[in-house]
Amino acid sequence: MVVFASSCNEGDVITITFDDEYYRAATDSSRAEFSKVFEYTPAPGQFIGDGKAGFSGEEFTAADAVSYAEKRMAEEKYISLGGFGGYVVVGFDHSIDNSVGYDLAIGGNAFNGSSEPGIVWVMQDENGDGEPNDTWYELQGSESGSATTLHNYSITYYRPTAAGQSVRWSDSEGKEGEIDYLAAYHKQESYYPQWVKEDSYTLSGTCLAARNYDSSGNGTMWVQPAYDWGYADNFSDEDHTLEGGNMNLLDIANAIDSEGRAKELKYIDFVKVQSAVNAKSGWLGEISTEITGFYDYRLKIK
Ligand SMILES: [Ca+2]
Ligand SMILES: [Ca+2]
Ligand SMILES: [Ca+2]
Ligand SMILES: [Ca+2]
Repeated sequence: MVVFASSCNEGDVITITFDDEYYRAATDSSRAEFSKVFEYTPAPGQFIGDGKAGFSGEEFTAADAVSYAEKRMAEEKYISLGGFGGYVVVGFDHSIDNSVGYDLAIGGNAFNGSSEPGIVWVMQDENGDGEPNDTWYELQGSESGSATTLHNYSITYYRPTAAGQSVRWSDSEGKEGEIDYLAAYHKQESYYPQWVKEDSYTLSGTCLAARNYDSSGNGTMWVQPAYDWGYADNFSDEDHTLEGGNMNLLDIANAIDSEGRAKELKYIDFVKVQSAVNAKSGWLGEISTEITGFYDYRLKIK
């Protein structure tokens, strides 16, 4: 878009402003992979703080958490976003164009029967300061228009008072529950991120209806079916691929604003993925999105 500001008075200066003043074109040295993690704020979950997920136990600050997430995804290993609302924010060394078709590839660990959808959000660096402090736009997926999708849903998690306890939560629908402590599988003291200094914290976003069920009837075989399209860590028939990694493909053309209206973005600079379901599957624990990396899809397949 080009904005002309002018006046009929002779001698007035005509100013021309491009809204892509801060666009960073890809060059030959641009990398397809994300270049930086800006924030890693998972919800509580079985993998949070667990050595099996690569935590050292020395992640005491938000910066430590970011370093952990950067190192893991640089090795294409998963980070877990924990239960509903947990998220990670990354940036790239160039702006990612909204080309015809898919623009982003996001790695996860979905397989048939194990989909844990994460909603993808994008942001343009509107003020050009290199920080993700501008406007997030959700990429709509197959459930965006569904009557069971909750917008502006929020959940508050409470720090356990002793080791080995489940993490309590309450939500904006007046419900309460727990992220279960799974003593047999994840033995770290607490599933509450230890770098979160507050004794409770609130995460907000769009919540998708759970689809998980126990196919055995006796609690042994939990199934987490796929959603149609438009999510990370989702074994979708439409946008999930195993070519070049376990990935979901996303299109910036699906961006919507906070009112649900289409938002045209020529390019984006930052991407966020947020765990989108508040549910648990028995001994498998909470449904939690995992991410192994973020890519400029056009550069990746070049
Ligand atoms: Ca596109
Ligand atoms: Ca900015
Ligand atoms: Ca998970
Ligand atoms: Ca997963």
